[in-house]
Amino acid sequence: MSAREFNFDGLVGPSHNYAGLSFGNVASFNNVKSASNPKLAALQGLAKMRALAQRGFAQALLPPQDRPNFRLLRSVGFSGSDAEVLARAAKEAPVLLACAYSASPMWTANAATVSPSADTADGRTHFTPANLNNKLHRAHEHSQSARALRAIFKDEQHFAVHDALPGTPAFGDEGAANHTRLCSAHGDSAVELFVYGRSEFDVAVPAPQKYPARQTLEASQAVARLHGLSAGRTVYVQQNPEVIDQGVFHNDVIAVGNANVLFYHEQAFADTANSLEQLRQAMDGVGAKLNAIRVDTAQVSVADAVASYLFNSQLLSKDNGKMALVIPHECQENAAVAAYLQELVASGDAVDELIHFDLRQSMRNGGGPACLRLRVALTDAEAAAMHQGVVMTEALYHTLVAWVEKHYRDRLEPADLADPALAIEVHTALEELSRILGLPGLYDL
Ligand code: SUG
Repeated sequence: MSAREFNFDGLVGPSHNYAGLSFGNVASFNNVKSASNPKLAALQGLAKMRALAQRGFAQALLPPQDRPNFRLLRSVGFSGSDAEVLARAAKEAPVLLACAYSASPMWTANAATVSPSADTADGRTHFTPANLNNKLHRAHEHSQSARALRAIFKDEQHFAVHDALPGTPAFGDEGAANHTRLCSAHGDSAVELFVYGRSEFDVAVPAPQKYPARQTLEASQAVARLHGLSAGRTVYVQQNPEVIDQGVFHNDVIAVGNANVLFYHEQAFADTANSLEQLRQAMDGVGAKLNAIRVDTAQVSVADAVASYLFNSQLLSKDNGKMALVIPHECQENAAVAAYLQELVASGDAVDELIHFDLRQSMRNGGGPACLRLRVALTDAEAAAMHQGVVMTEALYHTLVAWVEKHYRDRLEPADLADPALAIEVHTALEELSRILGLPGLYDL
C-alpha cells in the first residue's frame, strides 16, 4: 500500500517562555529566565511548515494546549478564583506556575509514538500519547494530546488512540523522539526501532550518572504491545548513557531515521555493532536494506552535535529518490558541522540537499526541527479520513499568521506569568484557534 509521511508540527503556544524546567537539556538550562518572544517563535514554526508544504511535503499541525493548566494548579492546593490561584502560585511556587504555563507541547515529537497501519496487527494506525513523566511541566501534556489526537484521528475504522502509559518511573515514555521506522518506502511494513535510556527492572543495563534517562525499555515494550507490532519487526536498542550525560536527553538529538537511512553519531548507542546487526536482520525480513550513515567523533564531537542539533534534523524523502536534510541555522554556524554537511551532500549518498530554518526561539529551549514534528505515515484513504482543518495550506498559513499577530506577545519574562491578563489573552486566542481549525470544543476541558 502506498503512503505519504505527514509531518504534524506543533503550533507554538502564546505562553512560550524560558523557565529552565528541563534538567539534562543543556539549552533549557542555559537560557533559564531570559526573555522569550512567543510571537516570533510561532512565526518561525509557521514559516517552516509553510516552506515544506510549498515544496510538496505533506504538512499538518497539532494545536497548542490550554494554558495555564488550572487543573494542575488546583490539584496541588492553590484554590479560589482563577485570579487567586495565579496570585498564590506566583507568590508561593513560581516554578509550579511555570510548569502550568509551559508551551512545551510545541515539541510534538514527544506528543505520541505512532505506528502506521502497515506495521500493526489490526491494520489501523496506532497512537500512544507519551506520559512524559520525567518532567513535571511535560507530564500534564498527555491528556490534552490524547484529546487533540482523538479529535483529528477520530475515525475508529482507521485509527486507535490509546491512553498514555501509567505515569510511573518504570514506564517513562517520551514518544516518537525515541522511536523511528526503517523500511523501503513509507507505506511498506517497517522495522520499528525503539531507543531506551534505561531499564527499570534489568539491573545489568547501565544508566547515566549525571542526567536522567527519560525513556525506559519497559515503556517501549508496552507501546509495541499496545500497537500490535510483530516481534520480528521490532528492535530495542540502548542509548549510550555517556551521551545522555553530555546533554543528549532524547535519541533524536543524536540520530534520525527515514525510509532505509539511519543517520547517527558514532557514540549514539551503547553497543553500535550489535544494534546495527539487529536492525539489518530485522530489515531483511521486510525486504529493506539498511543504509547507515555514521558521523564520527573526529568529524563532529558530541558537544558540537548537541550545540548545533545536527541530528535533530528532518530527513525527508523526495521525488528524485534522494533525501533533504532539514536543519536549524545553528548547523551552518558551527564550523565542524558546516564542513561535515558539505561533505555529506557532495558524497553522492542519500542526502543531496540541505534546507535550513531559523528556529532560534525553540532551539533556546532545546527544540530543533525534528522535535517540532510528529511523523504520521498515512495511506490516501487514511489521509482523507483524518480531520482536514489541520492540514497546512497557503490559506491556513495566512490565517494563522494574522491570528498570531493579533494575539501573541513579543516579549515574555518569567515574572509576566503572574499577570492575570496573560491567562485571559491565551484563552481568547485558543478559543479563536479552535474555530479556525474547525475543532470546536477542543479547549472545553
Ligand atoms: O523536553 N524543552 C523540551 C525540549 C524537547 C525536545 N524534543 C525532542 N528532542 N524531541 C524538553 O526538554 C524546556 C522548557 C523550559 O525550560 O521552559 C523544554 O521542555
